[in-house]
Amino acid sequence: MAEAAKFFEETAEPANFNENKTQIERFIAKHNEGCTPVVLITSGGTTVPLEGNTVRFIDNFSIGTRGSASAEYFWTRHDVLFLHRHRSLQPYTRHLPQSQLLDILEVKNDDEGQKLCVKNEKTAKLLDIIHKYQSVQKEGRLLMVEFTSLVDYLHLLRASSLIMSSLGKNAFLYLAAAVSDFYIPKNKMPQHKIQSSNGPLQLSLELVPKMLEALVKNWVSSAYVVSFKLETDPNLLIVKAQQSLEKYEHQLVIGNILDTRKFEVVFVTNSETDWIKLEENDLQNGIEIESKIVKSLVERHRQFCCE
Ligand code: 9Z3
Repeated sequence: MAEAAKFFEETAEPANFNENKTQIERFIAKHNEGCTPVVLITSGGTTVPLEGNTVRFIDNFSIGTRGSASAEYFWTRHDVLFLHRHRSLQPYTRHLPQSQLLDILEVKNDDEGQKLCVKNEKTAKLLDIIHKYQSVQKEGRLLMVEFTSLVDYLHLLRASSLIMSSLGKNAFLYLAAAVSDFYIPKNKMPQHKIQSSNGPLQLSLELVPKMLEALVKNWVSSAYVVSFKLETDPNLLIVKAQQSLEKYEHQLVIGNILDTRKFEVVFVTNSETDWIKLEENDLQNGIEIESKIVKSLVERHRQFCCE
């Protein structure tokens, strides 16, 4: 945990940090008197810059499907603080991929001239999305905060967790972001663009301190905490998830394999190993695995609050 504290001392807070913190404080303050639980969803990947004035960075595959889809299902009971990677998928707008935007519109001519309309076959879906999005916004049930780099993400995660600790057991953390395990500390990073004229590049990356321990024990100790464990080797998945649970002593680890993450996940707790899978008919009906994950979690969090 001393390593975590050192990391925050040695890294700079992101741009707009104080504005974001104020917004999060206001959002959480609204919930302090009520009994609506709040879920902090982290979503998308983190970058690891190679230069101070960053031209190049290391990134990962995550586009935030898990986090953005999950947010939509959490609104049955929870309000949502959505901490997401800049330009990654967001709840509701994820259904409108940019590449298809112009295909759902058409130009119609009437007495008043040309009008831009949504194609008939797309109207019902779009109306549904807009109604849901507007109601969530109008009722103040969503706050979105962006990050890009690993350092930005960790500063925002710590600030959000500390603020959410006032909610006690009503705080739920759903840590779905794909967070880098490695980084280059500022004092070991060149300030300016690395020059190819200097020859082949060798990188040395250091381990990011494990923040989950500080999060569970110090930042938001009464919360319900769910972390994700991602592997590519199925033989490692459950063992690694169990090790994480033993080490950090939080409530639940959801294990997933890169290739099958959209179809099956495994819930690992102290007492169970429970697979959640999409069946053939789920797939045919367009059911998303996040609907099943979140349904189970909402119930688990409800029970946790009653204990
Ligand atoms: C996950 O495992 C998420 O389910 C995915 C979602 C990142 C796979 P997409 O954004 O993908 O829907 O494409 N998130 C956690 C990954 C992670 O970084 N976990 C760390 C680890 O496995 C520990 S917290 O060691």
